[in-house]
Amino acid sequence: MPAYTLYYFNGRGRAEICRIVFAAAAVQFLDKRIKFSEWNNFKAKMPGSMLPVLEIDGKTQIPQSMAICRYLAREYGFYGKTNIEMARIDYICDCFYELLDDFLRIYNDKDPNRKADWRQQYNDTCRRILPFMEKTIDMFCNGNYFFMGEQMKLCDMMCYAALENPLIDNPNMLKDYPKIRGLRMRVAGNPKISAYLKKRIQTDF
Ligand SMILES: N[C@@H](CCC(=O)N[C@@H](CS)C(=O)NCC(=O)O)C(=O)O
Repeated sequence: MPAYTLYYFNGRGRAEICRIVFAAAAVQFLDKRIKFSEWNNFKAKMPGSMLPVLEIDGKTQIPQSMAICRYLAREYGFYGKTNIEMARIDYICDCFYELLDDFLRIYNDKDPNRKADWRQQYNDTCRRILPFMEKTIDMFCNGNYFFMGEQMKLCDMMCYAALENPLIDNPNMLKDYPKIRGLRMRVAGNPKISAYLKKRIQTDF
């Protein structure tokens, strides 16, 4: 088993999907949380000068949250078997990534005018993506299990992780989306994920 270090800040943010895949796979990793005060010194050592970054065996560094979680999903059996299955998992993940990305822009921008513009963009993204995802769950097994059928895949974990911060901002955001709510409950009910969620570090974002 390779030695994994996941570098991110002390938050769920863009790294939580990777932590959840590690938990679902029961794979140990070093969860290195960089303080904002340390970031300037760290930045130049990180490929792309951003976090998260996954380091494998102290030498290979992979930036970009989605590249990291796809790599882990391929390693530990949470990706598709065929090209078309992988494409479906990818587009579902990308939809939730878009939503989280728009949400984090509101969260990170200190300028109140720009914050309002980001909020507008985020609301538009929610109106576009959430009904689409609610319908997409019906693709297999009438939407009674996971996006790709009976097995939990990366896209299901992404649906859980990407909506965590938005749901703190607006706990009612899924009121018209019962299938997304049900799917998230099934992800959280996975025994390995549920154990992780109980013991994980509690943070603001
Ligand atoms: N597309 C990238 C975005 C990474 C990103 O925006 N990371 C932020 C934290 S969430 C960061 O490193 N900010 C520090 C900086 O820009 O100096 C990903 O998904 O990994």
